[in-house]
Amino acid sequence: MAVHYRLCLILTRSICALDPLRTIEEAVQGGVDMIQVREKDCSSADLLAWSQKVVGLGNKLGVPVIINDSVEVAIAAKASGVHLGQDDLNVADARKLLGDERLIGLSTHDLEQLDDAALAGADYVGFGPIFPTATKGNSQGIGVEQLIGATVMSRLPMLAIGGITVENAWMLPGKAGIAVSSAICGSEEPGKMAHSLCGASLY
Ligand code: TZP
Ligand code: MG
Repeated sequence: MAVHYRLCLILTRSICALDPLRTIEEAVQGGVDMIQVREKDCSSADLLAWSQKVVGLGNKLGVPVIINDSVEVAIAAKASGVHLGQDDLNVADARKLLGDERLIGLSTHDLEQLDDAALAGADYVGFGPIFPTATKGNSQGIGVEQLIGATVMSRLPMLAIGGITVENAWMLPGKAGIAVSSAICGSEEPGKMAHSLCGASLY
């Protein structure tokens, strides 16, 4: 199922300037239309309990909540789907567990992975990191030109990701939505930040 989202908030509690649930609420008011729960350093039990809270809030606000990495937690928390990396469970196996109703997003980093994502049956792809980002271990950016090439050939809805800020969002091609973590999590005004990001990108 092709699903287009404009602005995905990748939420990590430890980098939130405000209470994380308040960050979500304000960010959604500002234009965020998808939440991804991304917690790299917590137990499965903590991840499940936190994901259930976020799913409850997402239901109230009318936005889908996607769980990073864990298909099991996505199912147990009744989330809208899962976001997988290239080294996580493959899309076909995740689909068997999740069924057709839930979303599967896949991180991609080049054109070959992008093509494979469509064949594997992902619902949307993340593409990046576009700009350098400390959030992903100081990854180097692959650049806007790569992204433009990717949007031309992509058969799936795309979210550009990595180091995106209000200062550089204007450089992104209009066909891609955007996914951000630190720009919104780190803001004391997440609603205004989300609104500015929507205004700066052409999606
Ligand atoms: N995958 C590629 S870049 C990235 C992830 C999870 C981090 C995005 O975070 P930020 O803070 O918006 O650069
Ligand atoms: Mg992963």
